[in-house]
Amino acid sequence: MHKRVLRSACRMCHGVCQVLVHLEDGRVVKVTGDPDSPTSRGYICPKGRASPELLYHPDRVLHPLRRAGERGENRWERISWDDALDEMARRLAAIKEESGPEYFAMLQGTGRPYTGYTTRFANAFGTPNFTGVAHLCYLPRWLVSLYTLGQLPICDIYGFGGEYPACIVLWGCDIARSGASDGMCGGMFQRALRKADKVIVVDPRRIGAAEKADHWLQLRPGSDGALALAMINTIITEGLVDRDFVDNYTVGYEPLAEHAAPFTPEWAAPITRLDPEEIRAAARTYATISPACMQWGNAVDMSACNVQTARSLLILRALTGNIDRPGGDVLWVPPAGVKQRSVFMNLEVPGLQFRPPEAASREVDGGRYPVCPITHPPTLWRSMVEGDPYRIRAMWIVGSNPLLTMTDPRRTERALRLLEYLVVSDFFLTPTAQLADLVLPAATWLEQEDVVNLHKIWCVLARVKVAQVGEARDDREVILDLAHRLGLWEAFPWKSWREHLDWALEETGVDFDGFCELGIIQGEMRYRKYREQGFATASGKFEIYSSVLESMGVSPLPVYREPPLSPLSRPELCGDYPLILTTGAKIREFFHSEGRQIASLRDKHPDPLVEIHPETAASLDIGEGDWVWVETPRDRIRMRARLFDGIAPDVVSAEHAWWFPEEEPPEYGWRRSNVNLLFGKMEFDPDSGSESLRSALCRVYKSPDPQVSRGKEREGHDEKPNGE
Ligand SMILES: Nc1nc2c(c(=O)[nH]1)N[C@H]1C(S)=C(S)[C@@H](COP(=O)(O)OP(=O)(O)OC[C@H]3O[C@@H](n4cnc5c(=O)[nH]c(N)nc54)[C@H](O)[C@@H]3O)O[C@H]1N2
Ligand SMILES: Nc1nc2c(c(=O)[nH]1)N[C@H]1C(S)=C(S)[C@@H](COP(=O)(O)OP(=O)(O)OC[C@H]3O[C@@H](n4cnc5c(=O)[nH]c(N)nc54)[C@H](O)[C@@H]3O)O[C@H]1N2
Ligand code: SF4
Ligand SMILES: [Mo]
Repeated sequence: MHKRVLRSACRMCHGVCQVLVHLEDGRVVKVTGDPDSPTSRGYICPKGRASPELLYHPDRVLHPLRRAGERGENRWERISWDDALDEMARRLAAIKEESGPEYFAMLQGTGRPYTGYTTRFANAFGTPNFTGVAHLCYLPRWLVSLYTLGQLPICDIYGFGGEYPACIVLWGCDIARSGASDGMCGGMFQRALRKADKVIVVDPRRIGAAEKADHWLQLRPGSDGALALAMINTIITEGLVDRDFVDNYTVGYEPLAEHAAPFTPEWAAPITRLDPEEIRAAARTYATISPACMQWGNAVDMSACNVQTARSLLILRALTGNIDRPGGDVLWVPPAGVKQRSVFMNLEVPGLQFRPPEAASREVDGGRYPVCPITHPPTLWRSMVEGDPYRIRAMWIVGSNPLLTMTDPRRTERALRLLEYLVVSDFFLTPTAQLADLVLPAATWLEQEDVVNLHKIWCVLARVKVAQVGEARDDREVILDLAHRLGLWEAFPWKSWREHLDWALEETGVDFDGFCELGIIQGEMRYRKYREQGFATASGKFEIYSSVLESMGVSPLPVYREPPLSPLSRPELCGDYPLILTTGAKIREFFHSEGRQIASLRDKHPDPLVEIHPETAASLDIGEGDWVWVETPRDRIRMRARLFDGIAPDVVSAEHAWWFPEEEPPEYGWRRSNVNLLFGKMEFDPDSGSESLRSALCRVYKSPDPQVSRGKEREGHDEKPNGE
């Protein structure tokens, strides 16, 4: 038997870990952590370990498939890649010619290897209708960071500057459990948590890190913005501000001090349900123990106050002088010479924030949300159903499962069914892919080569191709081929993906093969760069007061907005819907809607769960593991109860993105436990268009076991009459 071990970079999530791929006679048998990796030091999570199961999964789509029956009938005809891409080029060119490029929309999921190429394609084709999940994940935080200090600050947990964070704030982020987020490795983060003197956790759920934390602020879901303002207020009124940093490197401190005066801990207490002294104590710890860093997460994003809350959290870092200091919140220095494909580092990458104003006016949302980096998805789906201001004719979904991951999925389904032409690139026939006219099989990370750089911008990692199953292709090769068929050579001058990789590395002195020998190229970290070069903002300073946001009609100083469906904003609903619902705390074993067909992962986490306090459960006659309905004014779904005393008695937390690949196509049970059915017709964040998925109102009650009553449940589980 011929055994080989190759070093590569995992991509079962956003990808941060270097791993060892074990091959026997050319077959991948195992993936393990790489103990020599500077980014992950041997860490690997269950998803990473399950990579070979994904690669060789019998349900994978291995050839392009063209719809053979009615839409959604699950009848397919195998066609060649040439036929598939010729057809696609012909259909898209015709739509562009007849109606204009904006009648074609592109949708991508969360950041993935193809990120950058998808936006480039949409721009080159000329459509402003590029959409995805970016309005409620990461991008608003990243955009306000650009406006405020020129770059997204990251926790300095690697100790390049000889110091580790002495105080760590985990704000709505459970990275140690998920395995990784925002380009940070959960394993490395756990080491940093162990080294830190003080840990502050801001989370309505008692996550692992909260158990040993010095301060666990169990706030009411959705009230983060109020807590952040009260911490700003405390730090200012108690004179804990880092004067050197604030006086020399920021603008707008005086207006902030005046603006924040009313936002006392006493003001925040009834909003957040925290004791004012608890807020003061945490603010003091944060402001006096240095260096301190703040790992913020998704909870900041999915709110109708996300831009403003993110601004407050950036300002807290500046007031305490933690920006770009060793062990603080730093601005990474990328490796010299590597042409960064990631829009997060290279603003030359076309797409996203470079929507020219004339493009915005052709977008279906008319550019209504100034800090929304994409065409606002709920507005897009609405326009696709209503044909207003015009009806999109074709869509290409690359690596997303919007029926599970986006709100109001019944409308999404209608919108997709109304399309003339839908192409989906995926590994599997998902509920979304089942609605396509053409399904393109995507290569998994084990079948790709890459200079990995999405978030991890202090280094780039080598990913080597170790396998090829069926005719699956790297999405970027597909985009290149299609772009060339459409004559878009200017935007895509590379003949192949490999040629792109050699080009990206050309100034480093190694080609892709040489890079794979190295495995990693690191940047040379420097700190307090603002002292010589200032910040990359309009004023050259850290903008506590943001005139850029002001010019966009966004509040230049942070404010608090109550979630649209909460006990404070809609008290009249609390009788019928007495519980506060938060959704989507990430599941260790799965990446969003993925992995439900991977046996080793599903065995560990077989069912969709909703966490509920034992006392509340008892009062509703609900026991551990019972099936329950979770119901909002919008709709209801079924999940299994997990009793958890680390959550307030009137708060429940439901998992997201559940479907059941083992059930019948084309639906695979996507309507049973899909938490996004519970959301729709909400007020959006006026700045970014984000949605309040971390705070809504619901009720929970017992349901029959869907395994027993499946047939009946299908019929009985129609849209609620008040649903639309
Ligand atoms: N209610 C609620 N909803 C949420 C969230 C929440 O917390 N609460 N979280 C949100 C967040 S943070 C995000 S980022 C989104 C995620 O939203 P999505 O990105 O839509 O989620 P995924 O389930 O990961 O869907 C990805 C699909 O792409 C396929 N895929 C994976 N990798 C590749 C690839 O390289 N190429 C191709 N072509 N296909 C690939 C997978 O098989 C899967 O079917 O969901 C959001 N939805
Ligand atoms: N295993 C796994 N890892 C992943 C992913 C995955 O699906 N699975 N997804 C990836 C993606 S795309 C993302 S964006 C990241 C997200 O990763 P994180 O940023 O860690 O986000 P979540 O896990 O969604 O939520 C983090 C915490 O927010 C808490 N929370 C809920 N409501 C509130 C609230 O109102 N306020 C506060 N302060 N906290 C609240 C939850 O209890 C949870 O502990 O993870 C990435 N990593
Ligand atoms: S955390 Fe992400 S990159 Fe690391 S092993 Fe898990 S899936 Fe792979
Ligand atoms: Mo995300």
